[in-house]
Amino acid sequence: AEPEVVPAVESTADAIAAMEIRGAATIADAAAAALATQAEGSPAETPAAFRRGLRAAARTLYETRPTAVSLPNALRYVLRGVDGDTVAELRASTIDRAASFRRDLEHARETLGGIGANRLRDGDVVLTHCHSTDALACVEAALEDGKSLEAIVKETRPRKQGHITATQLREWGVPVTLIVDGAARRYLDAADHVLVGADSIAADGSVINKIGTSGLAVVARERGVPVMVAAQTIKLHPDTLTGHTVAIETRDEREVLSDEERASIRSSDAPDGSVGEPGSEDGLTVENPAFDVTPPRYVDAIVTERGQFPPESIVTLMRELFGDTTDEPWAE
Ligand code: RUB
Repeated sequence: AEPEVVPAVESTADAIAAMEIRGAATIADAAAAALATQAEGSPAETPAAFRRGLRAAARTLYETRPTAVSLPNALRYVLRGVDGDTVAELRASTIDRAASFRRDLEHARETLGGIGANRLRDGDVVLTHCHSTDALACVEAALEDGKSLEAIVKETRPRKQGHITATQLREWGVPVTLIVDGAARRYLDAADHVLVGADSIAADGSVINKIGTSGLAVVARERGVPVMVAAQTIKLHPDTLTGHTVAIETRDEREVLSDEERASIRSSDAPDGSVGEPGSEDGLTVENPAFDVTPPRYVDAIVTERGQFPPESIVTLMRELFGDTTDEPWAE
C-alpha cells in the first residue's frame, strides 16, 4: 500500500508552492512543523510504515520549491533525529526534533539580528529587496539598540514582497520610501547599505536570492554602497561543496503577464488577430525566473548567527556545519 501522508502535510506543501508560505526561513519552519504533524497523525502500525510515511511527507514538502536550501536542510535535520524501536518512540522523537529545529531557527534569527545591527549606525538608510526575516531581524535589533533608521524598499516584481517589508517596517515606526525596481540606481546615492536575505549561499560565497538582487549588488558596488546579506547558516547549500549548482526556480508566466494582457498584446500585433495562449507558438515569450546569483565579489558581508563573514570564507563554515554529506534521507 502507498505510504500515507496526512492531509495537513499536503496543505502545507500546497501553501508553500502557492507562496502563501514563503521566504526561506519561514518555509523551513513550516516544513519542520509539517513533519511533526505527520508524526502526530500517522496511521502507521509498524516502525517501518511510520518511517515510510515520514519519508513520503518529506518528499512532498521537498518537491514544492527548489531554490531555498533551508527546506532540504530542515527535512534532513528532522529526519536524522528520528529514533526509536516503537511507533510511539519514533513519533515522540520526530516531534521533539521538529520543535528543537524551530526553536533553533528563531534563536539563530535573533542572534544574527544582533550581529547585523552592529553594522548599522544611528541615522542610516537601508535599501531592501524582497522580504527577508533575517534581514529585518538586523533592523529590529538596531532599533532595539535605540538607533533610528530609514528604509528605501524596492517593490520587487512580480509578486511585490516589498509590500510585506514596508508593512513590517512601518509597524516598527521606520520611515519607508517605496520605489519601483527600476528606480534602484537613482536611489542608491541616498542609501548607506543594501540589506538583503538569501535563499541559498553557495560554497564560493555566491548569494542566491530574489531575482534582481544581483543587478542591485552590481550598481551598489558602482555607487560605493556596501551590500550586506543576512542569512542564517540553514541557508548554506551543502551540495555546492561537491560542485553542484543551485536550481533557480522558474514560476508561472502569468505572474508577469495575465491572460488578458497577453491577449491584448497578441490582438494588436498579430495579422490574423488570433489570441495566443501562454506557452503557445505566437512569438511572445515570457520568462519568470524567481531568483538570481550574486557573485561573491559584489557582497561585502554575510551575516549569520555564527558571526559576520566575507563571502570568500563562508566555505569554512559550510564544511564545519555540514561536512560533505549531502544524503537525501527522504528518498524511497
Ligand atoms: C524570498 C526571498 C528572501 C529569502 C530570505 O523569495 O528571496 O529574500 O527567502 O528570506 P520568495 P528569509 O518570496 O520567492 O519566497 O530571511 O525570511 O529566510
